[in-house]
Amino acid sequence: MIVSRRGLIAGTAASGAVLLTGCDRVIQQPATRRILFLGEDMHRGLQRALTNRDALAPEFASEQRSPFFRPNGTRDPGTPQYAALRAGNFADWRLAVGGLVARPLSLSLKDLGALPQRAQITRHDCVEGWSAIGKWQGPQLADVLKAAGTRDSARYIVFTCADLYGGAPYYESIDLVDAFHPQTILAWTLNDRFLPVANGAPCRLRVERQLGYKHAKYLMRIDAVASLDGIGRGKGGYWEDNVDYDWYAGI
Ligand SMILES: Nc1nc2c(c(=O)[nH]1)N[C@H]1C(S)=C(S)[C@@H](COP(=O)(O)O)O[C@H]1N2
Ligand SMILES: [Mo]
Repeated sequence: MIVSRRGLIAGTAASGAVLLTGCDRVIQQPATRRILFLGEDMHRGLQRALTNRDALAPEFASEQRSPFFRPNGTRDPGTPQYAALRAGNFADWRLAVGGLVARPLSLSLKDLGALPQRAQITRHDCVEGWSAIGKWQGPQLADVLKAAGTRDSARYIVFTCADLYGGAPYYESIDLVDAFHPQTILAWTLNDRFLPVANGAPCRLRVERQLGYKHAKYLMRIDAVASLDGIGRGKGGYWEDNVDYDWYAGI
């Protein structure tokens, strides 16, 4: 993904030089014409890379990480169920993967760690006006969904968390473009350590092209659904339902 994207950009820069020489006489030559058309294709490719939903969020160097990754929202779900899981170091925690899937899954932390891992140093942007850079690692959500086999009727992925707001779990949802984006991972480490409780232990979503509130912490369930109707108040997330935050919070 990254390599092919770099390839596209490099190709466009090189063909840009050819385009500048584009007088008629040069264009008549079949070889040049081929390069020019190739250049146009590459230009379209670059446009896609820059504007499309599958573009990558910026990644940072180790030394750019924030010394402290500020927690926000729930810092400890504090329910009896969560307290028991925490007391056992999350050995009994399972992530349920269900809804419109061919093979429902129940994944332990060990199962998540056994899948191919992606590590990324990214900037988290909270709508309240602060940012922090941290390194996250975990399996790509795409791999988990492929293992479960999302059905053709699935349109959204819904994340249900362990913490309660007014008695109902915090929840969030994303569409399949973000669900299958390469930087969308189920993170179980932050800066090379198990996730702190304040940052969503034992596992939280990282969906790097969107604002902080989409990054559901304390994951308990993931469900593939055809529609967001009938889930919470139908707007696709706790904040969307309650304070009118946008469902698509692209950055
Ligand atoms: N389950 C759950 N997930 C959540 C929240 C929350 O309160 N509960 N807060 C959201 C908000 S607004 C932000 S900015 C980030 C904060 O992540 P952090 O605590 O690691 O900084 O988590 C998001 N995910
Ligand atoms: Mo936030």
